[in-house]
Amino acid sequence: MLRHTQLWLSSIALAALMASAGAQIYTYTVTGPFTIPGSGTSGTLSTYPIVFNVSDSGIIARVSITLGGLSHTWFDDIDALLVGPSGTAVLFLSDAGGSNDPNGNYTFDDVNGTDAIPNSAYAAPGVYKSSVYSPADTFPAPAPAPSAFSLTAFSNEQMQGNWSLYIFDDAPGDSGSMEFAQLEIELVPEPASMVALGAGLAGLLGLRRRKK
Ligand SMILES: [Ca+2]
Ligand SMILES: [Ca+2]
Repeated sequence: MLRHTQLWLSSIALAALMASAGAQIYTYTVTGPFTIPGSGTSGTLSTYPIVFNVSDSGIIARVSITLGGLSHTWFDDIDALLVGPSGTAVLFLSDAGGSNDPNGNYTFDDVNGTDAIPNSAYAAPGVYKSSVYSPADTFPAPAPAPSAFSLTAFSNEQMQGNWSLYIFDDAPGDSGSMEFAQLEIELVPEPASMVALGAGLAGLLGLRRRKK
């Protein structure tokens, strides 16, 4: 009898956990068009940096960033750095894709991406892990120096504040464009679910005490 009750309470706790697994995801989009670089064939993006003003708050579980409608005659030229409100600066794209032409939406997500964009081979539009082949790359001011090379570096930080996306074309001879940039932030489970989970566990402990 008691075991049945415990099983029932465990189910409540599990249900709370499953509910919290229904992820809370926010997306922020800044629309261009932008040119890469702003002028000539080497230099910073026409908007430098692109800024996402995030007024929502929460603790970060996962960050992804999309370079939308990306087009360039030499993928390798494009370097990209994402800086969060706390100052964490992730170099997520540097000297990838070789001489190939990107053409479409490229999303960088170190949780959901399977592979990085190759160093030299063509990569179709899709979801990739951070793709960094020159970690020593630096960006013109006001960009800070990179502090990490994976978007997982943002995990457990607060999401609220300004996020800055710095895109830099670091080689002459080729150029391109981008239609939009999109920042996606998934939060850790919301507090209400954690309270429900805690209540379920407390109930289990209470039953165990009474059993003795
Ligand atoms: Ca570079
Ligand atoms: Ca160039």
